[in-house]
Amino acid sequence: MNRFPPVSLIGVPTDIGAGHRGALMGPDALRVADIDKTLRARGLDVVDRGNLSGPVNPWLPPKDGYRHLDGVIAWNRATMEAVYAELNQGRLPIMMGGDHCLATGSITAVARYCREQGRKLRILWLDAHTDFNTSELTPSGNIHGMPVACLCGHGPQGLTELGGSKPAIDPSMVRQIGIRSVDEGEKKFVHEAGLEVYDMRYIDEFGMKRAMEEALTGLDKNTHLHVSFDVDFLDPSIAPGVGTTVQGGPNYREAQLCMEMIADTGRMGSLDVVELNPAYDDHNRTAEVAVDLVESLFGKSTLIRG
Ligand code: HAR
Ligand code: MN
Ligand code: MN
Ligand code: MN
Repeated sequence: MNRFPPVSLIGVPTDIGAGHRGALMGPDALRVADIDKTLRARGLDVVDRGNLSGPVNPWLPPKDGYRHLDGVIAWNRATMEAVYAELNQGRLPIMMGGDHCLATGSITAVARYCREQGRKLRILWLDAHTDFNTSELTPSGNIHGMPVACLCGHGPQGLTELGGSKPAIDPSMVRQIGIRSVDEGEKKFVHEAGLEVYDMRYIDEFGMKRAMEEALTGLDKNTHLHVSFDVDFLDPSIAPGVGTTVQGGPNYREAQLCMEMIADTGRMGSLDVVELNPAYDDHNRTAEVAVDLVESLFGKSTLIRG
């Protein structure tokens, strides 16, 4: 028997927070790559809830530092409600994005659930970017560059107070891994907020093993681990299918070790898989890599030692 709760797949097909179009096809690309069958083959109970719906991407320029703020709020509200409902049924939601703005909704739901259940929360943010921009700091107005800031209470009320009160989380709950592209003002703000960041320089110098040991320090039986996996975390040589590739990311084996070490904790209670953009992919290769790494998150191991 596997040790994971039943899993619910939730498709959130939108690119309304992104600067490139196409991430709205992400959920179906993950389905084409057999995400459901792959997890069932590991003995998991998997239900695909289908796709959430929301406004069409109007593809407008930013207004007051935000692109498509109303649409982003609508999609995040739907995401928050769906994720919260699954957690309350004792299920492990996998939010299939869609762009990374959606993590505001999914993590707001997870944080509320943890508060109500008296559980601690640890968030692993696997990404090339810190996603800690505000309307003043952002170079683009794209809200997928802002979810961590919104969750920590910095941003428009419609996103910071999605769950009723703000902030949804404290920066001390977050560990960011794989970071290698941060805007100048954003960098300063990340330091001020005290976010714990394992950037690529750290991973080069000390290795993925040490980064993950540190990032996972202090988990206990009462900790809910949320993994927010932005596919641009991965080096573009193995994951070309994202809108915002950044050279110099984890290679396949480093990423697999990262996922295996998360699985070893036995604490993962929710997962986002975001920013997969089939319009930039090569024969769904990136979706297949993502599904393969999700399999590692659910216990597929390369370990043969006893
Ligand atoms: N930092 C840049 C901006 O805010 C790029 C953000 C890109 N974000 C993602 N998600 N792809 O991590 O515009
Ligand atoms: Mn396959
Ligand atoms: Mn991101
Ligand atoms: Mn990113």
